[in-house]
This record gives sequence, C-alpha cells and structure tokens, in this order.
Amino acid sequence: MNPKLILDHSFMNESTPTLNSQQLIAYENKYGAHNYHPLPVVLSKGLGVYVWDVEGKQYYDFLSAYSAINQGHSHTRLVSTLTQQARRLSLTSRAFYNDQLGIYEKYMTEYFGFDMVLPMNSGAEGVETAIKICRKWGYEKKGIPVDEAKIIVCGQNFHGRTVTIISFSSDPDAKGNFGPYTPGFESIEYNNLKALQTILEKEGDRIAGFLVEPIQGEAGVYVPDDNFIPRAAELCRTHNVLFIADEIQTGIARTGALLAVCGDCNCQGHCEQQDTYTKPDILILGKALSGGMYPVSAVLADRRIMDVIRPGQHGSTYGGNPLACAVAMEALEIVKDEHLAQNARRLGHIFRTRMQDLVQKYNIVSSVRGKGLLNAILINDSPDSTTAWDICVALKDNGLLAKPTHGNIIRFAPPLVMTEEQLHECCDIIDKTIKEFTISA
Ligand code: IF1
Repeated sequence: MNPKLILDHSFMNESTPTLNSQQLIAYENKYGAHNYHPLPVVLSKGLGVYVWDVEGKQYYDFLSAYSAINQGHSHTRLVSTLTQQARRLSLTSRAFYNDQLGIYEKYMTEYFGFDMVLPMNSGAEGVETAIKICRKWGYEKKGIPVDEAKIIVCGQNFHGRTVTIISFSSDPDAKGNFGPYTPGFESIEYNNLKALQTILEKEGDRIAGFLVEPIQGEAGVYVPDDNFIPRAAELCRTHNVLFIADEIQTGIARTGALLAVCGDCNCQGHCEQQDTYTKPDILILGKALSGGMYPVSAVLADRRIMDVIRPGQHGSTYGGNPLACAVAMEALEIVKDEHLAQNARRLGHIFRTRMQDLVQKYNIVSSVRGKGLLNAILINDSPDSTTAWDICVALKDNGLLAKPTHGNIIRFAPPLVMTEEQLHECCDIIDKTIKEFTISA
C-alpha cells in the first residue's frame, strides 16, 4: 500500500471525533430531517475498498455510496488532484471562462464519443438537463406543437428526486404528497419492447424522447433482456425519438464495460466499431464521474441535438467549475489506467458464481442477478419482512456494509478496485452470515 496514504490516515486518527457512534446517531436524529433510515454504523474514514467507523472497526464497503466510489475511497490521485486544484482555483461561475473547462469538455467528448457535453453537478440535475434538451429538440427540430411533447419512461424507474423527476416515479414514497406533478411523461413497462413499439406507433409524432436506465438499480438491479436496449434504440430511431440513457448508476465501468450500453464489448470507451454498442442520443453521467470526491454530472449529445441550448437557457452556478473538471478527468483516467471495467467484469462473474452457491445451499437466498459489480440477491421472504434488513445488520457486525432495497433485496456494489482475494473474503463473510442467519431464523 502507498505509504503516503498510511501517513494521511495516521494524521486522521489524531483528529478522530470525540463523540461515539451512538451520540452521533442521536445528533442526526435530533437535528437532521428524517429523510433516510441508515444502517446503524457511523463512518469516519475510507481507503480503497475499506471504511472504518468512529470506534475504529474496519468494514468492506459493498455499497460504494450507491456506485459513486467505483475508484475506491480517497484514491490517492483524486485526493491530490482535488487539493491541488482547490489551492489554485475552485469556482469562477460561467460568467467567465476558466482554464479547466475547455480541456475537460474536449476530454469528455473524446472519451465517450460525443460532439458536446453540458456539465452539471448532481445526477438529478443531469436528468433534468436531458429532459430540457429533449423537449426543446422536440419543438425546434422535430416540430412537435408547443407544450405537447411527451417523454416515455419506464415503470419502477429511478432518476432522482426533483419534482419533475418524481412526477414520473411509480414509487409512492418518492412521489406521495409532492404534487402537483409535472405533466408530459408516459410510463411503459420496463423491458417490454412491444409496449414501446405500441406507444411509438400510436403517439410517435408527439413523443420527443425515451428515458431509460440500461439496468434498473433502485428497482433491485433488474437486468433487461440482451436485445432490449439495442432494439429500443432502433425503435426510437425509426420514430425520430431521442434515446436517452441514464447511466448515472450503471456507467463508468460499474457493470463491466465503460457504459452499460456498451453491451458485452470489453472496451475502454471508443467502442463505436463494436456491434454490441448502442449509442444513446443523450447520455447522462454522474456519481463515479468524480470517484466520490465531488458532485459532478454531465449530459452528452451530438451537436444536432445539443445546439438547441443557447446562452441564458440553462445553467448552474457550480456546473463546469474547475475543481469538478480536474477531478472528473482524473477519475476517468483512473478507470482507464486501472482497467476497472475489466476488473468489474471478471469479479462480477466470480461474485455471481459464489452467490449462486448460496442459492443452492440456503433456502433463504432465492436468486442472484446483476452485471459486472452491480448485483443483488433476493431474500426468500416477504418484502414486508425485516429479514433483508436483519441480514444487513448481521453483515455489518461481520465487517461488510450493504443495504437492502425494496424490503427483500440486498444490493451488492463494491468499489471496482477490489482484488479477487478480497472478493473471496467478502463472499466468505456473506456465506457465513447467511448461514448463521439460516440457523438462527
Ligand atoms: C438517494 C437508489 C442508487 C440514479 C439514477 C439518477 C440518480 C440516481 C439511475 C440521481 C441516484 C441514488 C440516489 C440515492 C439512492 C440512489 C440509488 F437506491 F435509489 F437506486 F444509486 F442505488 N439516476 N441514485 O440511481 O442522482 O441526484 O442522487 O446524484 O437516496 O436518492 P443524484
């Protein structure tokens, strides 16, 4: 391990907070809005695939901040880029040019193979930006009558938390009592090409775009049929509808390729020659674009689409700031240099094989699914039961952090810098925990 990093952490040990986990949890309960229900663990440092709580207990991180930490915690190159750039110039606003943005835009568009990029901060802002570009394209290029543009979305989607985005959510918690909702969205079943075809044939001249996650993360890591994404894009093309891929969670090597729309091609981007690659008309990235250092999101499209946005029509105080640009470029260099896509693909196969073994051995695990290092196991109990939660608490006690989703599903998404040896150790922890659980249950 890099001795510099050990030094950094020994420094941190000296400044360990004086409050213990229970006290810090009590603070959050008392002073923070109750918009989350975290696992009872209070983290105070991270390095690579590991995190430590305030009492010093070490854990494997199997959530990676919802896939934002693909490059591992506090990657030494990212820490160095962030601090160096912060010392030089952090924010200018877009009222002026800065010396990082142009370089970043050139880098991003070449890395992902698009003409242009529009930089934003959070994932939800990226999705909002894509929706705005899509609608404007619908009116100005496709010729949809004003205010009649529709965007097709999928059931069980997750695209963020803004009012417009939750307007087309099917999750009552995400949506309930936040109305009135933004109109102009129509939902079809995920992974249902017939439904897409039907709506396109019926209302195609009013439809501006189809917004989709190549794998549905929040829905419980739901992987569609192999032909869903390429065929859906083809149907969109036939009907002059923009195919918009939300790769905020699936992108940046998480699913074993640079993007989930790369399909089974083992490239590091620049994969347009590959016949498995489906190029979206609009691509949305976030999360791991900064390796967990800083909120950075981006919307990519070719000029024929992006040129509908002109000065004054969209923006953000922090979007495209020099700190974000420098960090994102380094984060993407790391993905390439450390072959994270290939590692995610290779370890993903091992992980699912090991989990399949649990499905055979213990009837409490009913199945495993996923791609690359975005995986989930289904717990054989009602979604209303606390079983998956209880297993996650037991996993925590055994040194591995994961979080249930939709009651009986446990999502597993470790940093992509994990080694095979570490992965096997993690699978041993999961096996041992499930086994204990099977006995005690
Ligand atoms: C929360 C899940 C993950 C996303 C996709 C856009 C966004 C997200 C495909 C918005 C964000 C998050 C946010 C986090 C929980 C989480 C999540 F459980 F909901 F599904 F990752 F697994 N598109 N996903 O997954 O990006 O604005 O948050 O930067 O609590 O909301 P954001």
